[in-house]
Amino acid sequence: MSSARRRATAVAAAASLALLLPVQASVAAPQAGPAPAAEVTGVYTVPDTDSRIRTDINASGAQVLGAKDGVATVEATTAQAEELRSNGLTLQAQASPRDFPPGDEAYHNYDEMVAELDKITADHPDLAAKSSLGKSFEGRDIPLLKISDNVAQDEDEPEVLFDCNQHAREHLTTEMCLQIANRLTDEYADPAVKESVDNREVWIVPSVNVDGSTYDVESGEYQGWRKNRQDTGTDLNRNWDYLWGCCGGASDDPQDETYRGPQAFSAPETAALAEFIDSRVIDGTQQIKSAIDFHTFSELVLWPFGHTQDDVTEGMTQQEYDRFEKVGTEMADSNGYTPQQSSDLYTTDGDSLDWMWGKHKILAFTLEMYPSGGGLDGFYPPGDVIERETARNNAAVDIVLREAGA
Ligand code: 0X9
Ligand code: CA
Ligand code: CA
Ligand code: ZN
Repeated sequence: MSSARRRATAVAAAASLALLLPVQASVAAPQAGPAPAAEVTGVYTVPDTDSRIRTDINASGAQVLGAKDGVATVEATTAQAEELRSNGLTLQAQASPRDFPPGDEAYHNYDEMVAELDKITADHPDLAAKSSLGKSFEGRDIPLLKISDNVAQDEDEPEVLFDCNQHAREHLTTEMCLQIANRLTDEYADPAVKESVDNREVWIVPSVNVDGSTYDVESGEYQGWRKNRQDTGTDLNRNWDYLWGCCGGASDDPQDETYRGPQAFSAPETAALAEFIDSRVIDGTQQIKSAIDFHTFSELVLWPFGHTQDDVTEGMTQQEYDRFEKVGTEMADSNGYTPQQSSDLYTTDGDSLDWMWGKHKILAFTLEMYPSGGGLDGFYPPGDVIERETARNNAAVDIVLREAGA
């Protein structure tokens, strides 16, 4: 069945449920928290079916996704599942309906990402600590990991930020942040890693856009979603408060993919990350000295500014620009990406890089990861590229760790 038809059927089923349950169904406000129980969809295994039974299952409003040796895989709401059971069928809930599809299981969905962070802190309690930046629009915690020796203390060491997945569908970036966390802890015995971990305080945000990335995968079919999940969605990388909306590098149309939001930091996700970065100003000095904001795709190393084609402008001297170009080119030499000023790609306003540099003088880069080109499929490379394409950036990550002390 086409995905369009499957969606249409789901909508029709939801509508008939709404007729059955008018009171509950009227609670449709865009609020935080899980969806109402009537709309929870699960995937079930149903043994001993034949084509007649499977036809009946479809007629009930549930959907047969496939069948093998009489065992059907069925997508159903909680209410539909109950109805099928009352008609004598055996339904066994499948473990993880909100997961990546076959071939992409290696990617971490939200729950798996949280579990991975918990595992890292449990395995390395002296080196890693987890906290939260705050809540997303839908009420999920946005996890923050700190890595350093004496991790519980705020030591006087240059701080470095790695953030990933501002854009929902750029799932490879979440893997990048998790790989950084795993490498800096698992490989602590390596003298070069120990040197970095002992002399830096590293902050990692594996997924800024926790709602959007969940939405992108939870139906079992990729949605190609970019923005957060606030109303029609805000492009988080157009929502930052440095010359927000200044220069035609973002949209004021809520329907557009680069919608900047009604005002700067209207998105709880950008507001939470910005508030954290602001909080690292201690006695008037920003502790975070360098950063990478990971995106996909195009294999680029980008530096500020995005809002202007000029190299030198208010907030950027020639000397500062030259440093960005030098370090950015060194990173690109290490991973084979193409180095350029971010506005050479296209003009943006309200992106995180402009704010990090413009407001805080953080040496901040955007890395656009694998692949080098493609269409919508470029956001969904198979799980077996994760290891290679994250390790490819080890040297670039190390350069940014080094530069924090320069
Ligand atoms: O458009 C973006 O936000 C980034 N590219 S993506 O394909 N991942 O959406 C690039 C942001 C870097 N800034 C500029 N190009 N000005
Ligand atoms: Ca330390
Ligand atoms: Ca510190
Ligand atoms: Zn992006």
